[in-house]
Amino acid sequence: MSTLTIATHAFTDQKPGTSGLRKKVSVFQQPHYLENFVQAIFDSIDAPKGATLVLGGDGRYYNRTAIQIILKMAAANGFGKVLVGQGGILSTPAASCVIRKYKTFGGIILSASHNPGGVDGDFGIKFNSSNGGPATETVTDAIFAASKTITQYQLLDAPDVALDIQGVSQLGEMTVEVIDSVSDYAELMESLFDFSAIRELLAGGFRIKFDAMHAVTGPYATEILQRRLGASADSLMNAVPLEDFGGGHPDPNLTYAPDLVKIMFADDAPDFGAASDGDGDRNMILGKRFFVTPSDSLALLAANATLIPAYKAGLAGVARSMPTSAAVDRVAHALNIPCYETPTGWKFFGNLMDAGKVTLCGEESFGTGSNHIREKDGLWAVLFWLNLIAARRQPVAEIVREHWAKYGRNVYSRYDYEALPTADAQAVMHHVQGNFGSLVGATFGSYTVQHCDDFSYTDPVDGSVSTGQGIRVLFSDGSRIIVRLSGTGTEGATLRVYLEAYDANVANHHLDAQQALAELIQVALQITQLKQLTGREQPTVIT
Ligand code: VG1
Ligand code: CO
Repeated sequence: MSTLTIATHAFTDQKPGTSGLRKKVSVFQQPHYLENFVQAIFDSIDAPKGATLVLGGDGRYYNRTAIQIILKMAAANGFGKVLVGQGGILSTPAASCVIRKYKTFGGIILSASHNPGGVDGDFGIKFNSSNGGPATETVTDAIFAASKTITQYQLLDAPDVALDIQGVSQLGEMTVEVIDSVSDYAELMESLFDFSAIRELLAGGFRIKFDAMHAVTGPYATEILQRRLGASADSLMNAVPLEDFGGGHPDPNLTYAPDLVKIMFADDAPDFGAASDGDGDRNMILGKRFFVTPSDSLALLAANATLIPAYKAGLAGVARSMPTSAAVDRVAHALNIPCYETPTGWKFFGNLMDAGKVTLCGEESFGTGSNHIREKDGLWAVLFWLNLIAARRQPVAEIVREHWAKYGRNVYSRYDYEALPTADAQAVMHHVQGNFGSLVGATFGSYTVQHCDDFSYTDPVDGSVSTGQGIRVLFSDGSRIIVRLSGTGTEGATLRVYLEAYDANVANHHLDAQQALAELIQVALQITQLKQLTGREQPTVIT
């Protein structure tokens, strides 16, 4: 087997977004496109010769092709060993778990997460460092820089590796070990939660429904919820992963998981419902005819953490992304622990966890996790909820309402305007930024603006600064409007408007979020001039 050095030309559009490089499959299928990016990773990370890498993805279309290419490139670039998930499958949290458990140099995860898959869908790739977390901005900036000057890449001229049977084989001088995709992760979950309490809860007639959305969590949920915890066969739906996710949009929210939502809002609804996304790092939690917002879920997990074996000793601190509601801040305050506010994207939590400053983290975008790995973790959140229900023996809705009664309710909603012309989305951002001066002190109905800025973050661990992380309009009563551009889309621009109003009055806590936020939504439309500048009457998705 010989190493080929292949001449290439640079692409200008390989800038990693919020979570890696995401493009249409057809973009990745261009000659050299994937290879260039992989070589740019290898040229930027300074791996010692013989280093071990983890490799796997969410199983979407092009996953297998990409894995073969990356294996041959890793062999040609001097890696000593690659641990690959069987069939090329590793959920994002499982990849993070494997990187940490086997103390590898890092890993490459193939996923476009919640974006649709299939021939006409999206594909994605990202590098995770030895802590198991997404590469920091310093590293992703270096990868982008390398991608712009690349002239050649290395590839071993070798036959494809068999991915479907566990075991060890050689690719030139490099060892390829095909590992069980699920067992390391399942074992980690079992070490964190009280499985016997959950098993007892399920055996006692507590009914659950988990929707894997034909994405990567199918095999993980089957092993953990069914085999290890004894959930009935009808507890899982869409548990067989498909390359195109069955044509669906594997984003666990009220819009894109309609089948589960229908079941959970029916008269005979199960007691607990949940769904995860394409790569298994997101979660949606539902009770019987009740939706738990991700921001509330984070706050609740923090407030109840000591009921869980892994967090019995309490939390070092918590962190949330800037657009995530301040519900968890109130819990942190009550617990007298620090609460950090970071830019959007899990990569900003890594340093805080590595430094022991935080135990739990979360984002409003259906992402929650802890320092057990360095990615957000969908099934972990599901197990956390089941464990806390097993301990408290109360329905989901009652647990949430009690939380609101104690801490007040941070009523929350996000409006997404997808696939806008980039110029229109930018016009909205510029419009608000241009008005910062006149907004401060202005009153809109019952809301008075106290502060506006473009959020920037200084990492307290390494001092790195990230600017331009989203517009904040903060009101004197603690309510907020946030406007930012998505960094994960592949078509035009997606504008996200985040709305949050605080209400301590229990008499209002039964209100639907859209009802409770009606006035703030109008204020947001007025301040952003969104309808006028984009011509969009309605958001594409409301969560
Ligand atoms: C979105 C979410 C963000 C999340 C990111 C990756 O990013 O808003 O909170 O970290 O997706 O999640 P953006 O830039 O589109 O708003 V995943 O499950 O796609 O890896
Ligand atoms: Co995801």
